[in-house]
Amino acid sequence: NFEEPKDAIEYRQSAFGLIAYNFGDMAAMMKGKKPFEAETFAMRATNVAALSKIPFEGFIDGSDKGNTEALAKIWQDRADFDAKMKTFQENAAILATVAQKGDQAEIKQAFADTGKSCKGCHDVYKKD
Ligand code: ASC
Repeated sequence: NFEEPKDAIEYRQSAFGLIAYNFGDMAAMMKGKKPFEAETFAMRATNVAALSKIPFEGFIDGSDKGNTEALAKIWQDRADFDAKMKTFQENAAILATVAQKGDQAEIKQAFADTGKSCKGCHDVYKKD
């Protein structure tokens, strides 16, 4: 377990950084800023699905203080935060599955749903 809140904050931020990189590359392909490359996209989607399971553990009590953009509201509305995190994980898993199948319409939908789970949580629980 984490020695101090600082370690938990760094742990979850490390995962979020990797998620942002992988998701951002998919976003570039989805928006036509770079060519869609099915294998790369599927690899990134698989990465995000695995990484989506990491941050949750880092939101320990007391880790709203320090070098973090996480709002104290997370710990006040804990059940809602947990549910939103779970929805993100589910959407990321679906995206990884459809990315491996390769149907463009399914990929578009699953990508949009995953992005909405990112934003839906940030809007409420992340400092802007
Ligand atoms: C990103 C990123 C986010 C999400 C969000 C999706 O690339 O860094 O936080 O996508 O903007 O709506």
